[in-house]
Amino acid sequence: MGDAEQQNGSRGRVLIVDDEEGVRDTLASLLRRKGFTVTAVDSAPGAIQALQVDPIDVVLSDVHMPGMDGVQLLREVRRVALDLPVILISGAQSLDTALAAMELGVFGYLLKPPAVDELVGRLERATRLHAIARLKREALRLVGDAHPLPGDRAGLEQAFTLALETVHLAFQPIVSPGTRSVFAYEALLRSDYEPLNRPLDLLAAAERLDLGFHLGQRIRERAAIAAGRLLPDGVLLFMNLRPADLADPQLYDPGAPLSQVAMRVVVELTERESLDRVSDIESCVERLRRLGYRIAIDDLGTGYAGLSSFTHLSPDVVKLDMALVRGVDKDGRRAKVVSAMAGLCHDMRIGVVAEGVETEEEHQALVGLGTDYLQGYRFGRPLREVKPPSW
Ligand code: G
Ligand code: MN
Repeated sequence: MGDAEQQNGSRGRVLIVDDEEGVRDTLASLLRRKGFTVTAVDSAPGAIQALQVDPIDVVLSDVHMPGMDGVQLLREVRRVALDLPVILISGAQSLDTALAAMELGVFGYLLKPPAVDELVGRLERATRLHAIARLKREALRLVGDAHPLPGDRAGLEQAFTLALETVHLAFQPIVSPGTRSVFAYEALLRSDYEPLNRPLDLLAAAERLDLGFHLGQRIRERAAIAAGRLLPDGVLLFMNLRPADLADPQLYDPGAPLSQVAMRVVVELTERESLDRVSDIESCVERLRRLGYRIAIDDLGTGYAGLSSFTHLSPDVVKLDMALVRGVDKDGRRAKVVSAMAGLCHDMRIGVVAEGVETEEEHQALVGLGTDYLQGYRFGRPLREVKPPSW
């Protein structure tokens, strides 16, 4: 795999775009000394051309250039490469340019002359995220989308009311195979009312009835009881949060029940739904962190999010979707994606959970591939009571 190779020989492949020869040469030789593979061009059209020819991990471009400027370049790059990180360097601080660049999804914005350590750090991070984005696309090709959303229902309101009466949480252990200990439990939504007992159906019903916040609050109240009273000491609670719930002010209320135990809670945000629909997701996540929550990306490998879930969420943990885990002991392509993903996440100090581990063979294979934590029927089904895992 190209991404893995590049880590042996080079720290990453950088395309430098600057119309000033002196700046260009200085940057190029600096970055080559630091171990990057460098291509340098003097204009935005030159950059677009270079992208067709050379494999590039990150673009480092001047903002002010005759003809096409850095922001227009960013737009052009997005046309040909959706996930390619672009870092702009500007001689002058211009808020308008910075804002336009942000809106288009610029990866970084630096002032000239950039501090060497910061520049190198950003380029390394960009390179890794680019590799992750490509692995995710590969994962998606392997597993497809296994969870289509449910269709319409008659008597939805009635059904929802009945379902709400029996809403509860089920707990499934997430284990640390190295120490044979329990790292956390994931709280999963359940209802005993048959027509809506699949969590996705229940959530979809709540959404259609405009009762999404209400259901979310009910779930969080129960999760707070679990984190505060049911779990053993030192064990974390993973809890799913719908992207739409990020807009509920109650979530950020320091007096809300779950806020009291936020230090013990890891919030899972799924890749399955688009996070781009949530306005200002970064500040939502920042507020959650300030309350003490940690953040996990759920269902990794099933979303279309490209780079954006990583750049928006700066996760503490990622959870590899079970579709990627299934048969990982027999399927070399899955194994390759899992191991490369685990390696990159470790470089960024992100913990890796493999979900849906069903067999002993998958368990052993995943340990060998470098995943930190495991969850699945192999260790325990989701149960109404908090039960220890089986080894
Ligand atoms: O979207 P999320 O990853 O939170 O969903 C987890 C779901 O996967 C839960 O509904 C849970 O019951 C289910 N699950 C957990 N472990 C396993 C497993 O080992 N195999 C299968 N098929 N499903 C699992
Ligand atoms: Mn989950």
